[in-house]
Amino acid sequence: MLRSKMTAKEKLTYLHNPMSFYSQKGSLALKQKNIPYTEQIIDLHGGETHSPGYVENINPQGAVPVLKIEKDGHVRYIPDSEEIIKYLEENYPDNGPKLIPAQGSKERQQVDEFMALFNPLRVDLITYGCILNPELTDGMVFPNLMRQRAMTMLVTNAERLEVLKRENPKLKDVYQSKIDGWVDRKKTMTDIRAVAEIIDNELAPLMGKIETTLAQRYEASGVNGTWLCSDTYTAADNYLAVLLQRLHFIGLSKRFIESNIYINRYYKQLKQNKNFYDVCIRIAIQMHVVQKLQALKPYVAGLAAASVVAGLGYFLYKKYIK
Ligand SMILES: N[C@@H](CCC(=O)N[C@@H](CS)C(=O)NCC(=O)O)C(=O)O
Repeated sequence: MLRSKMTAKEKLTYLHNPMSFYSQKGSLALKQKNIPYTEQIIDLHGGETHSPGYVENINPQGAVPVLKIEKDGHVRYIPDSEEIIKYLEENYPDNGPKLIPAQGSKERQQVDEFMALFNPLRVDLITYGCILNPELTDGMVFPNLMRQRAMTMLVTNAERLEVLKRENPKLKDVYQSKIDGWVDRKKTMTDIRAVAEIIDNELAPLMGKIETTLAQRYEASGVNGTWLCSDTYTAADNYLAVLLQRLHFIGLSKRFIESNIYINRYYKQLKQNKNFYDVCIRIAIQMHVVQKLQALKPYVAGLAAASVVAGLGYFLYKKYIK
């Protein structure tokens, strides 16, 4: 694979969390473009992105993902998945598919149009809203065990941020805005009607537009394997890939994937992609295993108790009866 001179000397480290939606966008873009990087996993539940060092030196938004670029003895950080994708596209033009098509092209116009619809989507509210209100879902993969954790996190996050705000007066404003953001989101996430409205009024029309676009593209080309805006994979596909997997994960697959012929076909096509598997599916499978193990817990405990009783019985039999 060709690499531009400019980027040959730089070292990329991707700070991310494999469960995070926006992190998955960046991971998938890096892998699809076949760009070499090392990864650093950030503990979201443990609040690593809120630590003063992270907020001050890495990302004032206190979030993942972040791309760390080391070049000629200098270090810089690019937060935000969209900015990261732009950077990769500008600095690694010869690697992999062109995620952002040439300015002025029909494909570029379509990618811009879809990204303008994708970016405002409140994926965190949809994700946590479904996790906290499973009545809205069908076939959730996210394990119950982790639902408890997600609920606790809603409380502990705000508490932890309050402590950080008190202990770091210099970063008071940053922490206050994060607290306000959490309080606000928590109000929506825990309100089943508000979550249902976001799904019905924001997500559903978007999925409808995706289905229509894919149908038109498929009917026009008549081939399997078409992408959303172009004959090649773009930033719009990168977003849609992660979104579809998220919908599957939170139990919205029946409503938005399986019931749509073209989206379903597109999703099946995605599942053939190794990078998609590595970034989005593997983690979902791991969660599925956790879910299954959790369901087996009472039997495992019963089996363990039965083994102890049987072992003891055998011991007593050998010792006193035989
Ligand atoms: N616009 C940002 C959003 C990043 C974001 O919200 N990341 C979440 C994880 S998916 C996060 O780090 N949340 C922790 C927090 O906000 O406290 C992007 O595209 O990267």
